[in-house]
Amino acid sequence: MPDLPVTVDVHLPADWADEAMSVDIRRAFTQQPKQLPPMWLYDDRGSELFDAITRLPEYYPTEAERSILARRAPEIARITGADTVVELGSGTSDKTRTLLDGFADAGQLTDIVVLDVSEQTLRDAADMLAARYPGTEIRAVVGDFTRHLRHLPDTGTRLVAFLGGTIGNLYVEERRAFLGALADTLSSGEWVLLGVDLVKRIGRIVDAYHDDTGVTEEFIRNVVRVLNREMDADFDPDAFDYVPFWDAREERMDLRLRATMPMTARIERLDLDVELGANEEIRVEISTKFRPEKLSAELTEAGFGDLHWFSDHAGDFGLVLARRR
Ligand code: SAH
Ligand code: AVI
Repeated sequence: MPDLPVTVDVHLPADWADEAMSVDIRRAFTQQPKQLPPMWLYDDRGSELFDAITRLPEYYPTEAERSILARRAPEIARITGADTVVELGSGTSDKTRTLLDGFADAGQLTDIVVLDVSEQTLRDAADMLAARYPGTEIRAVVGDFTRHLRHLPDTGTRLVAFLGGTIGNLYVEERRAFLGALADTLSSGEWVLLGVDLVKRIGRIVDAYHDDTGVTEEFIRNVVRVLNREMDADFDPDAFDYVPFWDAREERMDLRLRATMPMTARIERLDLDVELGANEEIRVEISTKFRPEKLSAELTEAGFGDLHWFSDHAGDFGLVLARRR
């Protein structure tokens, strides 16, 4: 079959990211405690650092999820009967090949859609997918999965995959809004596949975010460089300590940067001066760990049914497949 060209859809105005970032960063520094949205961690360097995280021996989620996909992809293709696989927060789409192979082997893969905020990573992934699945239409959508689901193409019967545990980076209210928007986007009978990291021995979870080589610390600290570059700010990235800890009440990792000294920074693009006290913390990211019963209830409440849970041998990671009612 002839190769079909990759289509990259940028439905959004060229300055959408600047505008969204300005709004997000102003809010982040004027609320207490200060809290950044994790989407801005993924500039080109951030995406490379995340890729390095997935290869760390301490970071078990990637290989655990890959092993589930390797065992279950044919079954997922059969249950859903989907011919279009949409991936949100797709990054390099590296593991996704394991899922897509199940659909391609069943002869039912006509379309692939990938959506990510990180444009270069997305373009590279789309090219990789086009080479691997000739004859399949590949579309790449640059955007924010919390704001732009309406821009997803509506072709065939869709399975929306949201892998890696990225849903755990959303706050509870954001997660509820996201699941609601996803339900609104899908037609009855279409499917979602969520990858979620499960609650387990706390030491293993903490180690996954406190690796020996410091890659995770660098990934979190990189957000300061993004701010300096994109918002014309003058924070000193080295004037922060990385503080990862387990929040037992919320059952999530809380990844923060702590000012090592009092500082005043200028965010020129926002015409904003930010004061940080010594030891003041900025929450950069959360990573929620899930219990299947609770997430099943959230999916049901959002309008999904016919749930199928899959896990790896150690029970570290879960994949839940659910059908739009
Ligand atoms: N799905 C891959 C990558 C996970 S890393 C995996 O399982 O390994 C999270 C990815 O989501 C990154 O590629 C990042 O650019 C993207 N991302 C984070 N927040 C986003 C948002 N709000 N909208 C779109 N993409 C987002
Ligand atoms: C993308 N996301 C699921 C990762 C996680 O584990 O929450 C991001 C990450 N942050 C630090 N290490 C990995």
